[in-house]
Amino acid sequence: VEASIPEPQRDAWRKFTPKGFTTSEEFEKEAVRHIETTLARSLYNCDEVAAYGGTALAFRDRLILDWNKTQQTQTFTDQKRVYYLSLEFLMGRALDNAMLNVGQKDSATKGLGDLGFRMEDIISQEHDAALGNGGLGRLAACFLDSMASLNYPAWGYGLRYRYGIFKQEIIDGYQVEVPDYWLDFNPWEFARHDITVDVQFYGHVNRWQDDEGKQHTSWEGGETVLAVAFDVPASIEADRLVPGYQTPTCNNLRLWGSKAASGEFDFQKFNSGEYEASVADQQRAETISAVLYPNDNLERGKELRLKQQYFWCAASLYDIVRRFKKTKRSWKEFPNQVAIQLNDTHPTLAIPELQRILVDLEGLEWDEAWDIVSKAFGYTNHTVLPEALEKWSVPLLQHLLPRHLQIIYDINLNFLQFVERNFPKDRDMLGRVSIIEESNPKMVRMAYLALIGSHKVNGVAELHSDLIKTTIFKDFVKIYGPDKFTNVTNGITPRRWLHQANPRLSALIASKLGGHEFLKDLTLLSKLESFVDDKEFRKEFREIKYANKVRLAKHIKEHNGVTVNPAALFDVQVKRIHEYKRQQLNIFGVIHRYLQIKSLSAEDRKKLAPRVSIFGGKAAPGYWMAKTVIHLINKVGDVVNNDPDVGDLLKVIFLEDYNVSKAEIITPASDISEHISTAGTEASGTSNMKFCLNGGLIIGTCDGANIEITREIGEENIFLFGNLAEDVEDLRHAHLYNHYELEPKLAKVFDEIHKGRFGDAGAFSALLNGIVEHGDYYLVSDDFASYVQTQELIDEAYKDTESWTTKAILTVARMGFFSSDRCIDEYAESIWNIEPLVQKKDDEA
Ligand code: 8GP
Repeated sequence: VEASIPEPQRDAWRKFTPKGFTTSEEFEKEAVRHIETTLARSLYNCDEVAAYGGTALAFRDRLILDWNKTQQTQTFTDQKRVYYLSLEFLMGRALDNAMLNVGQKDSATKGLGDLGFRMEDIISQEHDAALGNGGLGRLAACFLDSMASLNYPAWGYGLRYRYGIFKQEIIDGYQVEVPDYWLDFNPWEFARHDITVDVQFYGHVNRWQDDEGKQHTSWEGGETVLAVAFDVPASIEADRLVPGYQTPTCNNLRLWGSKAASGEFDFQKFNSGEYEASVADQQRAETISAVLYPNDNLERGKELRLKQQYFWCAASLYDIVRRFKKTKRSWKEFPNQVAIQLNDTHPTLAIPELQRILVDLEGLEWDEAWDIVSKAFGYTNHTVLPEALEKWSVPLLQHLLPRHLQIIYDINLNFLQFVERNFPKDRDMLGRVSIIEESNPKMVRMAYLALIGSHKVNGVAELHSDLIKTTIFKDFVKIYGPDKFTNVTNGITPRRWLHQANPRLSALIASKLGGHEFLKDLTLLSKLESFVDDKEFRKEFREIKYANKVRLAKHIKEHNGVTVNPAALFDVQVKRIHEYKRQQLNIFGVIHRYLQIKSLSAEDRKKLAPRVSIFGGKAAPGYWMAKTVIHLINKVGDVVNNDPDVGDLLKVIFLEDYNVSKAEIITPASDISEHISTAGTEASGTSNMKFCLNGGLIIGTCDGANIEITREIGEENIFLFGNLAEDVEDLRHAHLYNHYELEPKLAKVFDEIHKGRFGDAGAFSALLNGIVEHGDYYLVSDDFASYVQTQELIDEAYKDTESWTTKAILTVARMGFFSSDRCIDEYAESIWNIEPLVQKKDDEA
């Protein structure tokens, strides 16, 4: 490597390699130095923002040392790596996580105290890195954490959006979207202006024959945009929590930003007075990575979105191939060195792109290339909802990526010939499984392309993985056999979702288990079961939950102006607002509860269990029905929270702008959380796991990972209700073709809404009509009685504090399976075929 320091000079260098701080004084020295120099602030000009900056930079320095070392070791060792391609990484804040991983949070807290700041205030200065919508993006973030924690050589690849998911404001009970410009100060990224890729769009395809008669194809793009790498040190492993012999692994998340290829604006235009036109190219290029599309479980087929996808796939593959080529191996070895995981279908264009690189640029034969391609990729499906399955129109692809469209057609031709040979009697099958849908315009079915181009396809929970095999991919199971399909049930990182979000609970567990080892091996939590009768432990466990509720109550008071009683049962539903997730079922249940309270005498009311219903979540800006649900929740809150008859018995709270950092406050504070999707619609869910890990119980349907949670924690510790997935089709069918009656309690709720009890009834008519007149697709009415009944069971169960405590403790103790570490080990073993790379401390590679 030409750029390395010559051997004789290395000692001089090593003498000055920074060692990082280990005391509060050393921390202060670093923080003050950064504030005064890097940030150019002074003793007389240091607010909390600057103090955050200094703290973050001090910790960043520390992380970078591990990061450099990890990258260097990975390069020298050169073993197989995994590349996780995801259009979303919902990282949240980095500082608290970095402090815990580096293991110096205490010294920093003391150091900041000496300088006149409080740690919580400093942590809350950081902008969330909100480059994702919901579960899919947060899963990618948890996976980065686990891949590092388990020492897998792994890189994440994504887009560096200038605007992440919008900020949600609630104004007069309506959602208003505000842009999320988060990059004004981001100490966690390194712009690599020297690492760039030219990405082409549009243009035309040339074919010619060389002197030996060999056919060649090349694509000449009409527009070139520059991809610039921005690197983010992605979660060092938790080794310092559990002192060991290893050097922590710090993997890389590479995010691509777009820039005009020329890098300059057009001087000729500028000089001739066309000022706007002179910067137009630059702006067009920068638009590609400007903004995250705010849809969750919905695809809209916009050209700019397709440009984002190709831009990111092309840059990432160029980078991966460049790294592989440096090793001078033969192409055959590519799949032995590289595993690429597609996080849903968004990166599917990477498949034809790699085929193009191998055939057009590297001169491999088609079959040889395809063999390499289809061994390198794995594809994870995250939904069976038809409206979320990506399709791109053929004319759009033809225009934007003409060569890729040809390649897709050739992949399809080969595939269909294979199918025809194997299923000569089933002519209809060809149309069903073709990558091209014969509609007008024709569409490319991205899920089929992803499946055909990958060696493994996985769902994200058992039920979901079974469902994809019997619904959307049924024919493909016949074609490829069942072994191509597998399940990896989702998980969550216990570092962020237990240790960071709930430090007191983490400490209590550590005190019983003799250390924090469980953060690296979550199955150790099972040892907590033997403390279930330990009085002191139970008391402390309850006190922690109470303290977390007090903290949330304070947040609610500050942000909603409503006083809630921390002794009441906190009932939480926080997630994206979507009809299939059924926040409407929850709010109708709340209205039912309200009506019941109103119908009782003052004497009888005293027997009721007080409850706080807490909602949070964003609606996609164009999703009218979801916005209506938000409006209804807020209107119900206005009425209920101001009704003197009700008092503490019921409060309804909508928490504005739900995001990762708010989840860290909300999750540890719930008694019950709601995971109540129509059976068969929620692929997995991951917040269900977070709540359980924090000692909250759940009410849920037999859907997604709820089923496996039940199997692990025991039926007696979860509140399940509602119809089963296998019955959903028939029920829907019956709604459409038979007369159906609204469930009577729900009918009463609707009557009150119609009467205008929660404001203008017209505002909610589409929501109610969807249920009353348009077939109740999500089975709200079918599940309402059993939902309400289960809520009553919960009221009773909560009154029995002792048995509730037992359920909560057992739930925590039995959550070991749901660590994302377990998922990553499963992916590594059954899909990626990669091994951990352990860096010994004494290994000065
Ligand atoms: C989500 C699923 O809805 C959720 O159940 C699961 O826990 C999560 O993925 C992680 O696996 N799916 C999506 O967000 C999704 O499919 N989004 C877009 C691709 C449409």
